[in-house]
Amino acid sequence: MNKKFGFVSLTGRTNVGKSTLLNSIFQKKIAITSRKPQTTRNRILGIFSDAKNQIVFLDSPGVHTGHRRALNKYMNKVARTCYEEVDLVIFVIDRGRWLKEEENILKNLKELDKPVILVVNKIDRLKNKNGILPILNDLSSKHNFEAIIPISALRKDNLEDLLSKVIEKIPKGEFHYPTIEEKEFSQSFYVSEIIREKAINRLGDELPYRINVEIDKIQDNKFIKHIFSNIYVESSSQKAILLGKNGSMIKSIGTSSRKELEKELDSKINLQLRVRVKKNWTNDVNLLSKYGYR
Ligand SMILES: Nc1nc2c(ncn2[C@@H]2O[C@H](COP(=O)(O)OP(=O)(O)OP(=O)(O)O)[C@@H](O)[C@H]2O)c(=O)[nH]1
Ligand SMILES: [Mg+2]
Repeated sequence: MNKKFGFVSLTGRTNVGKSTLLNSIFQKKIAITSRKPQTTRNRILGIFSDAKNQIVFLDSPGVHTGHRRALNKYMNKVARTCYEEVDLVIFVIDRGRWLKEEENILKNLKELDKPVILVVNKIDRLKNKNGILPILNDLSSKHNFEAIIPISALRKDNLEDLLSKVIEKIPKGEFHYPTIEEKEFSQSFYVSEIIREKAINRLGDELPYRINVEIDKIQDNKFIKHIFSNIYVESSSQKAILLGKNGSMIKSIGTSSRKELEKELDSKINLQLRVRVKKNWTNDVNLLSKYGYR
């Protein structure tokens, strides 16, 4: 038995590029990304297989502090359980930025005694390319990392190095998933995430954290998929923003979601979006659970 199998988490502060890295490894969109923090809310599995190795990557919500809502607590908890469960942690940071969140994550990883590969992402944004050396030097004193690998997830720079290091570090074992499988979540979850991404990209700074997308039903006809979806917000003023002037905002969210879904699901799509108000849903444990944040 020469096969290797491992669970590997993508761990790090919010907005450092974990989901972008997941997508770049798979060369397709598995998780949604955005330039705003707190984009990923659930654990997302990408399953990488070649002839000898199978790696299950767990993308997780970014660790963030200073937010007290039940949804934030849920997200931070998912982030923690993701790295507790795995064989190897890929700890992603944004260049040399080492803040309180990084300090806390490393402390937890040390307590758990997990093997950690430190990934220094977004190196394409370094103005001075020689500037990477002192950063790497400084980081190497923080912990006995398995490796410290500078990458650009966005430009797919140095991902081969990362992948070969991951393969080196995962244990021997039989595959847990069929090799054709690449992700483990339902179609309706994927559809809701694409719609949420389009909404995040179009909304200001606050509203992205207050919306939830729920898929009511998906009807498959021979030539077209009918998707019925609700977007929840917390107040009627938020609803007005989401609808936009003469419905222009929701229309734009709908059109770009439909286009991407037609491409990804390879089907004609009829997408119906309704905006509804559910007061305080981000802080209501029962509603969170109903929406799948359990
Ligand atoms: N320039 C540059 N930008 C990047 C790189 N990787 C990610 N980004 C950008 O950083 C932003 C955040 O990326 P995400 O992948 O959503 O970050 P995340 O860590 O998954 O964030 P959360 O889900 O909130 O925890 C997006 O605007 C990405 O395009 C990179 O290598 N270079
Ligand atoms: Mg993410």
